Amino acid sequence: MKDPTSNVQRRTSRREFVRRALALGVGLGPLAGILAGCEGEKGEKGEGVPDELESELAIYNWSDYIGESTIADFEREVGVRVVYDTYESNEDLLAKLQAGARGYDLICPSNYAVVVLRALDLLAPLDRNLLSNWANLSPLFLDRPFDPGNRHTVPWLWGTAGLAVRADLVQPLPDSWGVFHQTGYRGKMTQLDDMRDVIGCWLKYRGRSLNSHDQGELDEAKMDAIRAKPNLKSFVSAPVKGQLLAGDVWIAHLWNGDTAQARAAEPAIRYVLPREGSMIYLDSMAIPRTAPHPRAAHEFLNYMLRPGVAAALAERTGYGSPNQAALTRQSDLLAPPSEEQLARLEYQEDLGEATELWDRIWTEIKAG
Ligand code: N2P
Repeated sequence: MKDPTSNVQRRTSRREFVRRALALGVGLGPLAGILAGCEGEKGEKGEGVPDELESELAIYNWSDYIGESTIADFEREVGVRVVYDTYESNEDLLAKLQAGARGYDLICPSNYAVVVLRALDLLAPLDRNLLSNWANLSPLFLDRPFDPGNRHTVPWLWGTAGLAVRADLVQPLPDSWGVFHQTGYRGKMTQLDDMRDVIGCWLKYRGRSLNSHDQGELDEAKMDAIRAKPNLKSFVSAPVKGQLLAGDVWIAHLWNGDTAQARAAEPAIRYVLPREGSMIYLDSMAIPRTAPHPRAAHEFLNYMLRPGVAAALAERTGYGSPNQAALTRQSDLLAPPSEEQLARLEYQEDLGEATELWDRIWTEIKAG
């Protein structure tokens, strides 16, 4: 299988690497450390996971992305105190790490963000000897191109982006990204506050790849996004759930699991995968190289790989579990995507040098 990270390293000269890393917002200080790490001392930290369990663990995860009692149960059983912090997008996570944040033991990047983190050598290799429950994972979610051989990542949850709709207020149900161009629901619609999702959905709307590097296609996506903007209440991600429940928002560009969470409180909420297609993602847990508590991080990962714990995670969040044993145990969980669904879905890839162009377009959309 193709490894996009080695590709990044192979085709990227040292100078180009520095330029790209700076464009991504990596400061010069951390960059010096990253480059030193690239020159021989690779893995010096990750390889030495201590025998002794630390007493603390710092997790940095997406919001609304954990089982109801997972953290408290883990703390009680294992005797480790967990500090838990959340973010709303991969870009927030990358910015935080690239600004030099060093305190996190576990983070949960999406596929394309793993590629960036691996290319910058910011992740510690996993010690599989400490992950005895690994075999519970489904092969469908292992050995993906963003991390061949799963040297750095443990699959957490998968999901898709689509439309969360208040079916009691919106009839007929929309089935196209073009609904955001309709003035009839002006002020009652939102799109995700996420560069990849917004530009990506407009690329899909025109039948393009959501990983496009093409200036013309991207300009067209920008125009579509700007045309939709007067109809939107705002760009907002997971926190839109409350606005859907309150009836302030009727149609939200949202991920399937967050939609299922809202639906649990308001049964009139439906999830629609637009007919033009959409994005599918796999989020994974990873340990930053600077993690202060790598042993506790492994302990948590192995705990999460238990079928019952993984099932509770999928049940609470409404997302898909990559844990085969969890799916076998609990039949009401989201089934893995079928071939027919996969045909309409596309994984986000690292944009490489086109990242700057996308950043610029996103800034123009937000300002426009
Ligand atoms: C968290 C949803 C995260 C999904 N509420 C996007 N990777």
